[in-house]
Amino acid sequence: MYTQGLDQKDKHAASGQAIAESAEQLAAFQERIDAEEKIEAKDWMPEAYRRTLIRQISQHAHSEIIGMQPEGNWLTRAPSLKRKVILLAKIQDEAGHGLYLYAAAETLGVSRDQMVGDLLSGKAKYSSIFNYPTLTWADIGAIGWLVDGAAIMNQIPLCRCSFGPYARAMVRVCKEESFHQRQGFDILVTLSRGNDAQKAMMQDAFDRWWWPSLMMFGPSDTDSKHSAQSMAWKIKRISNDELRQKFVDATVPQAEFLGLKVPDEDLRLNAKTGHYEFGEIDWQEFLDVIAGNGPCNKQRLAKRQKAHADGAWVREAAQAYASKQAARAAA
Ligand code: BYC
Repeated sequence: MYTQGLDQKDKHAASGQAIAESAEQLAAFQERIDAEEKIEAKDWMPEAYRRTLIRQISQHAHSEIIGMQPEGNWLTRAPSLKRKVILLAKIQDEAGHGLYLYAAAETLGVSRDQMVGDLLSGKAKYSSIFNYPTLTWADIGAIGWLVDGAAIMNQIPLCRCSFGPYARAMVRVCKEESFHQRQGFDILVTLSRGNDAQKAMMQDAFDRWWWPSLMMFGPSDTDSKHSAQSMAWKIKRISNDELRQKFVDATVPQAEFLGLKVPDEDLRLNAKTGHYEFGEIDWQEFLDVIAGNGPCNKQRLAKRQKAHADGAWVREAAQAYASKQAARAAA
């Protein structure tokens, strides 16, 4: 556990020990939130606020890291040098997002080792979406368009999150996600102008990624156990269902532009509200995937564990170098 630089109270909080929080402290904290002040790492905060942020930011970081795998699967098979370079740059961005997010979570007193350990042991969650396979090149287009598109929808409000380090990290992440979304859409625009087999490949990818993309926003508002408190603390600004609706409203016209049929017989535009109504999400599938039983959960975790083990020598070399530099500075 990283506790250097934290005062005694923070050390207790970081170690999970109960600390007394007075009604006055809690009220003053909520006043700061209501006044739209940013909370910074060294400010007083309720222990539950700290824990909620560590949970959400670390899950977000893990999603970026695990999320490199489905696309990495296509790096060696990208259809041209140009597509390969673009995809490589996108995947490297995702690694960068993971690193900013781990750093933002570390400011709350949790160590990188602890977070990575929780991911590798299977204890920590990461986004459900990355447990689906990438079967064809069209899946790479679908991920950029739908998955990064859903991520932007969720992350733009996080730029106004009450916790400063998370909000600031999100600004750059969102700019990069916007490029990712465009690269995915561009792949699909190209396929939409292709032959019948390419169009069919694109429709097949869309059929498989549509519903899991809607699940990315989390359970419905009535089943979302953290939403009420996270909204009161202005960690979340817009509810899971509202964001999902915004995503559907923005994406259906893009699907039409691409000549795709949305795989939902219940989808229709409500002329009165101006919103698309859509069918019931298979919540059992969502629960199965987040419980570790999706199509690729085991494969994703095994690959991450192997990558971590294979990287041990890099960590050891960096440690040895840092020790040598410290010894030189002390001499
Ligand atoms: N998958 O009370 P709720 C990317 C969990 S990566 C798995 O609504 P909350 C990209 C939730 O954690 C972008 N688990 O929770 C990278 C909670 O479980 P615990 C990823 C999910 O936190 C590479 C429980 O269900 N984006 O763009 O208020 C390549 C109850 O849910 C999911 C983020 O991580 C899910 N889909 O709201 C390409 C965004 N949904 O913790 C692209 C940051 C819910 O109690 N996170 N759960 O065990 C958030 O905004 C929020 O955490 C959520 C959930 C909206 C996801």
